[in-house]
Amino acid sequence: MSEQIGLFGESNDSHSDIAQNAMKRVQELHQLLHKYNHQYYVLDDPTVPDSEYDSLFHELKALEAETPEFVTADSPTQRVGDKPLSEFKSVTHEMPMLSLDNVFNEEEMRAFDLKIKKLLGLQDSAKVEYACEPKLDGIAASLLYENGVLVRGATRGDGSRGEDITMNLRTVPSIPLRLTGSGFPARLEVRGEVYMPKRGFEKLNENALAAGEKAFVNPRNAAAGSLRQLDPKLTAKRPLEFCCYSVGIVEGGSLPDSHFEVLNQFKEWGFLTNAEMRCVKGVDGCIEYYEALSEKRDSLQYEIDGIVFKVNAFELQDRLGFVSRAPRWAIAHKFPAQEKITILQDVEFQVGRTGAITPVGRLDPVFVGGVTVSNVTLHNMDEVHRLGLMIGDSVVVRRAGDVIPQVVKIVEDRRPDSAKSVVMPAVCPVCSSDIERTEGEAVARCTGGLVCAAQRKEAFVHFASRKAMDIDGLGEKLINVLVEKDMVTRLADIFRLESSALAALDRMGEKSAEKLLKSLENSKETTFARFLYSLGIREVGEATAQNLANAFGNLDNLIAASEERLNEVEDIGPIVAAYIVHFFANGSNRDAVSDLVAQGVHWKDVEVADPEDLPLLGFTYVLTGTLETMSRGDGKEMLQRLGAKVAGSVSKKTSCVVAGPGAGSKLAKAEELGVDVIDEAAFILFLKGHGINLD
Ligand code: D41
Repeated sequence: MSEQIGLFGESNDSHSDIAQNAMKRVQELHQLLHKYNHQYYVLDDPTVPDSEYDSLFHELKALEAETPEFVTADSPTQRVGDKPLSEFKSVTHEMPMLSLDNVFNEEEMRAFDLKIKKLLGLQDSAKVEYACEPKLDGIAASLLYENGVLVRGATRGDGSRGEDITMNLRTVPSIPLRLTGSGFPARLEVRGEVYMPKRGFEKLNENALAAGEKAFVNPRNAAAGSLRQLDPKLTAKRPLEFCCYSVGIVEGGSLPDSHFEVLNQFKEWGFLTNAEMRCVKGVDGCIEYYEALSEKRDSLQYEIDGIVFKVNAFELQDRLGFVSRAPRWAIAHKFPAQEKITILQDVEFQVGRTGAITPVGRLDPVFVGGVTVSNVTLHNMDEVHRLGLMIGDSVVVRRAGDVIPQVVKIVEDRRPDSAKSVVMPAVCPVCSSDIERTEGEAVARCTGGLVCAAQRKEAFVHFASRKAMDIDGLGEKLINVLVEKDMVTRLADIFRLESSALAALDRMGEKSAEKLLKSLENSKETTFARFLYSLGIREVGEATAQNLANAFGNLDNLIAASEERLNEVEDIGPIVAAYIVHFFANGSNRDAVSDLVAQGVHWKDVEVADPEDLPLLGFTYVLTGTLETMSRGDGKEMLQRLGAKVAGSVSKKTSCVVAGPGAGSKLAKAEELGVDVIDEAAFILFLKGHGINLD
């Protein structure tokens, strides 16, 4: 017998004839079912009746039941896993998933194209080749294939870290579990959008309403909600599709050298690509494409919110690089926002976590941009005055993509005689404390601090939220009750809650009380960054909290830090530095912190690099223009490793500007201010001089 290596990586001659036949049939069934699945879901062109597919599928199931050793992860029977997860693991993207910049009109689109030509050193009249595709309104996802087999699927998350939703993505029929054809790299990451086509969305909602459940507001929310299910069986029931639009990791193999060709290659390997995708020459081609697709928008089977244009050649993409988190070689031309007219019935004043008092408009509900809008933030009284808004006015409400709805203007000649002016209350509508408005600030604030129930509620909601202390089961509703019943006043009171008191609350019971106490206990083990974030210091978001934790390592160092020292930390400017000092200067805030620690909240201090190893501490750099031997992101990271702060704009405080070809206004500003400027060659020498290895 010849030494033949089977699909399962074993030598066949150890199997009996029966097992060999079974294995052969299993392989045949895999191939047939993958093919029929692909024809049905990707090509939209089935060649066999459903009944035949079903009968082959059942045959495979039966064979696998008899010979479980032949069940592989990429078997068509294995799309839906059997166990729900308890949580999603987090995934760090080896290559960040970038975001997309937007333009909103032809003029901005032409400016984008001109800038590209400038950066590439081409003449204004040159015609760059662009790949055009609709911007699907779904959720970005990444699929990792190793030796052609899907090994991991993840959400984009914030671009650096997402969630591992492999089990859910496996249930999406247009995602190949195994690539077809040949020639794929050993490791390949395919990126694209998961979305719910309009028909499927409508059906899903019809069924939900019939079952007395809530409908989803739009297909994007439905897709996002479906991917967030911990039980893949639920995801499997949702009509999701995946369409690929870019590539991440490529190892052990190579791909063609343009976007368009790569996507065509992906199609060969079994993926769904967008049928409207085209290549055009020059910005005029882009604008024609935009207009043609705007016409077609309503007849498409899925929702789109704009068109994406990408410089087609990878060589040019590489030369263009990216700024902050978005590539310079791609742009989304968004469709104009949708606008509707409705009536402003009332204005109420809400008190936020920091005491900010926000006027909120109550509207006659209108359907705009895919959702029903009945509340709209008016931001602050300056905005109310700018709009000239009165209660009873007809207002134009706009909603674009996923942006929050806005009042754009009023329709003056529809103002009724009964219209009333909008008046800021003299005292806080919740706690009756004074309202203060600092000179030069648009926002009015309640001075009640944690005396104000509204601020207290928000402070607890923030404290318990997922990215802060992550207290499972302590949601907004429960917090409202706890605050209203005065069961919690100070943050640490949360940890003093007793089982009997909790169990006595409406809709709680002993079991949920015990569960909550358990998650409170679990939450006490946290990280320094999370703890800082949970305190709700003004302007200290997740990223800033992390930067503070990295820079100071522990609470004592942070509390002792001066404004000047804080100002040196990555992403922290004078305003935030002042808020932080102000927060810790307040005795009751410091008490709140020690009270939390006394209740058992703990974390591992962060190891801080020795200042001796941070020769650039206190220096601020700006990178501008194109760097040829490294990306700007790499340059930034190396500077940060040496302790420097890297800023996006040039000011008197800038220590040095690194300027590559194509540097424009930042370079001019540096020259004007007399700030040091070095080129890339000098920068490299400088980095090497500080012991940074560039190879
Ligand atoms: O259809 C889309 N939603 C879409 C999103 C698309 N067709 N192309 C995209 N290309 C990119 C880059 C250029 C960064 C590879 C994207 C996105 N990004 C994207 N989606 C969500 C964030 C970024």
